[in-house]
Amino acid sequence: MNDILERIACCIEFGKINKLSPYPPNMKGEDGADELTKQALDAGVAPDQILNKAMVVGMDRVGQKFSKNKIFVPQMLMSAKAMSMAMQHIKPFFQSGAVKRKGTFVLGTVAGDLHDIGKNLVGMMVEGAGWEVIDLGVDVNADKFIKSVNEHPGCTVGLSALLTTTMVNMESIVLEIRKVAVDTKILVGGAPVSDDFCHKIGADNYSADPQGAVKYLNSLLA
Ligand code: B1M
Repeated sequence: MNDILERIACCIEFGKINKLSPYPPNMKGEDGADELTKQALDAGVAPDQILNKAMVVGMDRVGQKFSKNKIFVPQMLMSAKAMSMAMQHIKPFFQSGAVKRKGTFVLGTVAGDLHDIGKNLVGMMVEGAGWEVIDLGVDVNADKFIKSVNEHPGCTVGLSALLTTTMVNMESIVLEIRKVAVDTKILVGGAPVSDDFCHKIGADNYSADPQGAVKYLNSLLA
């Protein structure tokens, strides 16, 4: 069993989506995250084992390499695709309650801002780390965040911004969320955002990259 879990972790780490995928070249023709996850389920491996001992492990390696500049956005996107492929097989078990998630993360790019590549990477990494991710998309205003916070009591919120002109919208969104759910933890990120800015607007945490977001979320469980 450990062998197939390690092979799934490697597919995610190196971005091997399925057998037909030509990437990475040294794994050409081999089964990918798609086939191996299905084989593991067919062989009776529990879906939470696949999530925690393969997918989380693979995504963790990806996050660590990205933080150390050992891989870059294109490789990370391939890993995210492999992770999504494996996730498709696991998702029905979340819905049936057979696999428990760590919590819910409501994520969006703030009002006025259409950049979503970084936000999507954060969403993928957090999902790969075992959290349910509610992705509200781009150009998300306070009302939309609040609606989702009300629908997911106890959730953590993630705000992304890529423009100096839109990061300022984070402040009013944080204020509005606090009005309806004072204890909601709010994480902010995006290229122009900083630790200082995070504290200035009353958010709880700033992270520079997806790995930092995962670390922060997991720290909330301790
Ligand atoms: Co735009 N854009 N853009 N753009 N764009 C930037 C951001 C810019 C720096 C380019 C430049 O001038 N050098 C500049 C912003 C200047 C500023 O405000 N300081 C800029 C501008 C000005 C604009 C427009 C205004 C241009 C125009 O129309 N005149 C316009 C605005 C549109 C709008 O949003 N209303 C615009 C439009 C666009 C496109 C639509 C063409 C496209 C976006 C496509 C898309 O996202 N689907 C685009 C792109 C691609 C870029 C650049 C080139 C790349 C951004 C990106 O995806 N980076 C960017 C220049 C650059 O960064 N080199 C630029 C890769 C991504 C993985 O990194 O998003 O930083 P990033 O995410 C990182 C971290 O920040 C972090 O994790 C990610 C992985 O490490 N992170 C979080 C992100 N969110 C997080 C949330 C977290 C935690 C971590 O917790 C919740």
